[in-house]
Amino acid sequence: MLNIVIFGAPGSGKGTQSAKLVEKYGLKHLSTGDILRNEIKADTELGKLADSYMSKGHLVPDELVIDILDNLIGKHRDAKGFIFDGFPRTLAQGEALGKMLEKHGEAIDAVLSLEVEEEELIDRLLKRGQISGRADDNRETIESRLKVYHAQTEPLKEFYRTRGTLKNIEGVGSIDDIFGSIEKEIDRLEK
Ligand code: B4P
Repeated sequence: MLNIVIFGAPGSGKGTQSAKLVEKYGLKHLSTGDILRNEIKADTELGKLADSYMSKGHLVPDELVIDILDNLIGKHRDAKGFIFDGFPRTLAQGEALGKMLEKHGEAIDAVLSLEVEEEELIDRLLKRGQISGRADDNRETIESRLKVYHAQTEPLKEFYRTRGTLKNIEGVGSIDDIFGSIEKEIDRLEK
């Protein structure tokens, strides 16, 4: 199995590069952002709760997301591997992911961190906001998401660096060039 975390600030290209990873390597894509947005669309209880956090640019509570992921990993045990997109986002989620995979004799093989400077992130998200209609792609919420990223998510880089799985990827450039750098890292793992 190949288990990859695609990591980065909001707007760093996680969703974009995940789609290419799925296409090339046939891994199961688990995007907590997509899962939560689907719950909001379906107007479920979980969706209503998630919306109250996401629309402000805050993180949904750890126990909710951890529970969702734990169930999905169990359900897709026949997968060739997983792409974790937007998860983990806190140290607690990082610890939990390690334990969830360990239950199945698995571990994280690589954490691909897409490196993009702040100005470019804001620019991309404002652009997406003009077409996506996503409730969290407006200036105020983007600023809050970036603050939350620095405070709660960025410490995971050190967490994975000490475990030897962190790989920094230049996240500015054409989508195909960035994917080329990702392919190189994955091919190295498969050798
Ligand atoms: P996510 O859905 O994960 O949203 P995101 O951080 O904005 O990343 P996304 O994948 O959408 O954007 P991408 O960089 O691909 O999370 C949304 C919210 O859900 C969070 O704020 C939080 O509230 C909640 N949530 C999710 N997971 C959670 C968890 N684990 N715990 C708690 N809460 C959680 O793309 C951005 C834009 O850039 C696109 O328009 C794209 O076209 C463009 N782009 C991509 N690559 C580019 C490139 N190379 N050049 C130019 N533009 C590019």
